[in-house]
Amino acid sequence: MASHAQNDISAGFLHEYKSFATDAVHAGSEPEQWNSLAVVPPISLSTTFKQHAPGKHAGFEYSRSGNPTRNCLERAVAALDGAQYCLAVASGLAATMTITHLFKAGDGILCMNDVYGGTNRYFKKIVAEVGLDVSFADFTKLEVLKAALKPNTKMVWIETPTNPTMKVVDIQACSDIVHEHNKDTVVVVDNTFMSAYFQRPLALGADICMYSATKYMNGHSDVVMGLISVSRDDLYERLKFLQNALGAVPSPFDCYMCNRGLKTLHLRMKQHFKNAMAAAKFLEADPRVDKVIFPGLPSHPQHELTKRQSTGCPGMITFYIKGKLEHASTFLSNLKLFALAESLGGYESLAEHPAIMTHASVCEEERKELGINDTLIRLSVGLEDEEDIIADLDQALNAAHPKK
Ligand code: P1T
Repeated sequence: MASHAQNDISAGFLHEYKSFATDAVHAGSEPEQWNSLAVVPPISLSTTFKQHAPGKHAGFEYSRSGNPTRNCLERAVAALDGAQYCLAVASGLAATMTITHLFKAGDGILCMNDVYGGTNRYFKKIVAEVGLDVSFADFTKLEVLKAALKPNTKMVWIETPTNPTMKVVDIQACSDIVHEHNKDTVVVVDNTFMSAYFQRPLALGADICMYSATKYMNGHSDVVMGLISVSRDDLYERLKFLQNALGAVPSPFDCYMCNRGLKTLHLRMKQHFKNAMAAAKFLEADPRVDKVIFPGLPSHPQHELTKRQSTGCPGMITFYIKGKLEHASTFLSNLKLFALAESLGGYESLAEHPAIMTHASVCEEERKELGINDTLIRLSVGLEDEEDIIADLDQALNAAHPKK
């Protein structure tokens, strides 16, 4: 694919997917689908739909199995992911649960070792408890992935970049290895950090792309939701059955909100990238910071891979502040523009302490192994003015490390 001009921060990354902005604005929202020709999809609150005769209906029966507002959102996301289908569910974890229900006791699930704390907790404390064979490995080393695949491995779960240590996994290489091992093994990519704008896992060989839409896809920190995109008919049929049979569906209002958020996804992500790049460069040059992990910086170990498989980077930065827990704590408590809060991907800047907050459910030994320690800080850089973002980081660093 063509690359951008050299002075652009997107230089060297994949080119933006064709017609992305047009699809973000229009896909799934055609006025002709409504008798009223409404340009903005109505919020369809009805839980049930009249049938002409038993079994003869206009495509909707009961709102858990299908809802017109949800349908608009699902069609929009499918277009943005370059997928045939999308299914919306009640949260990111509901998406993980729905996908995992494709499998049964005895089946093997192999998961990237660094993932969102709730995903780790779900696989370890719930899925393993009901008899699935759950294991973890570091997929940034392809030989480790190869060695970890077992005859019973039915699903491989990739998160990239990982939450919170921002490791980048080669989706195409992993998918090839897994499918060579067994063509029926399902490769899932949690695409939450990248959003559909920066990464298309299905085009890189994955079978399923999922999101916590609570983050960038909705983008306004006011909806909890999950999304599952897929192109294989057999997987779609099973997942569609599970969406209805498990019942973890989102409300029509939330579907409306998320669809509204998608309209500006491309604009938001470009600005997140720009602001995060500026913040990452500032932090990297600062003597009060030990190390910055941002895939957009050449210092990131998988920077070249990131450019090969993505169109850019989101607002997620992880860094180690110099000192101890008290320095991290002072920094976080003194931020003014950034809110000290869990979650990510909204228009507002957030900061958090993964070891105490989002990844507290990961056991201490594992956290240590992954580098989730007391000085690790995670930022979700928002859409405020770049100078104000940097000024806030600077003053909070000053509070943690007062000038002598
Ligand atoms: O919160 P929920 O919508 O259920 O999504 C879970 C989830 C799944 N995958 C990734 C990569 C995530 O980051 C999350 C949720 N993460 C946070 C709440 C957080 O602060 O990291």
